[in-house]
Amino acid sequence: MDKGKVQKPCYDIVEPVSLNFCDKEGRSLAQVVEDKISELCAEFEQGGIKMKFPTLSDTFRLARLEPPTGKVQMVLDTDTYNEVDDQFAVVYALLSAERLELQALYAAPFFNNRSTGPADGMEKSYQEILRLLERLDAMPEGGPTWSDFVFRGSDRYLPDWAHPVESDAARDLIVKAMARAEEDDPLYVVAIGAITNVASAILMEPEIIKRIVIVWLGGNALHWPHTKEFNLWQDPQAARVIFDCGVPVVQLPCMNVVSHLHTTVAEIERYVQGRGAIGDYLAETVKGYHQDHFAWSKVIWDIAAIAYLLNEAWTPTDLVHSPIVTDQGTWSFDNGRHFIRTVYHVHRDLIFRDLFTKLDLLKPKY
Ligand SMILES: [Ca+2]
Repeated sequence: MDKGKVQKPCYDIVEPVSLNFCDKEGRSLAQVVEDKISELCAEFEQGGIKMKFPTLSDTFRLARLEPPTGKVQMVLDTDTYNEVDDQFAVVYALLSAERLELQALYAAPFFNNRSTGPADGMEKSYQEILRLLERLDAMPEGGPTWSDFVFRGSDRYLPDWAHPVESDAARDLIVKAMARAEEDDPLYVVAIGAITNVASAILMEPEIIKRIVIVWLGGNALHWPHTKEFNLWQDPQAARVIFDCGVPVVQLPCMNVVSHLHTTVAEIERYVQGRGAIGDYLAETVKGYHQDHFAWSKVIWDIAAIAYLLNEAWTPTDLVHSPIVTDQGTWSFDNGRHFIRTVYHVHRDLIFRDLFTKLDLLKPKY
């Protein structure tokens, strides 16, 4: 893959400039010029196809990559039926209304032994979302209907770097993102499956990258020998769009980071089962995933993305240069690339403690 080609424009400085110059945002002259160059030029090429994206200044992107404060406006993109953890993430987001304003749920494609292909996986995820909402009784009276809240996503993966897969989910994401001004707080696009829907929305309307922050659980830790992780490797082209186009990204790596989020059937029976219809459903889902429960544990990966938004101290992070996804399914690095934020650890006990506390509020009171 080629790196973005940057053509530096010429500047005419008309006004004499003081050596102590600083603009209204407190930037030095050198920083202003660097940011201006960055704003003006961004062209990327893959496989002979050139794409242009609005380029964000480093200053703007780094500000967007600060963990959110206050209420978080978000959408959640989920391959809900692919195993048993997305269900927990959807429920966790909906039970965290003190902090998270969940505006939409998008069904993502997946293909494993629980589907016959990405279209079937997406449809099964859509139906699973509805089952969760029914058991949570999640729609407020007079609130949006489920058809305004749950959207079908892509029925296939990206064919290449330039052609999106159009879907109701991608269209809704564009509408919600473009309804915001660039200076507004961003819309957090939390993705816990293959990133096809989100990449498609960016390819359909590149301007959204000024208005969103992507929080994606995908790929492995940056030191891991490969990154053929389920979410990333189903649609590597979509992953390249996310890591290459300059959109602010918070990455939650799977192996060696989020993989620490284990629970057991004993814990599920004690703290999840009996917590309303949804608690029983989650418990039944985990137990049904594996026959032999003796000394068995299950990773509930996807709640990590919700935990980051609830309390960034539970998921400590580093700023790193955006990694390159190679054709061999490995990470490659170039210190000239823009920054992303990556999670390097999860405080497992604090996250499960918060989730179980919220589920406990659903326990019948008699
Ligand atoms: Ca998932």
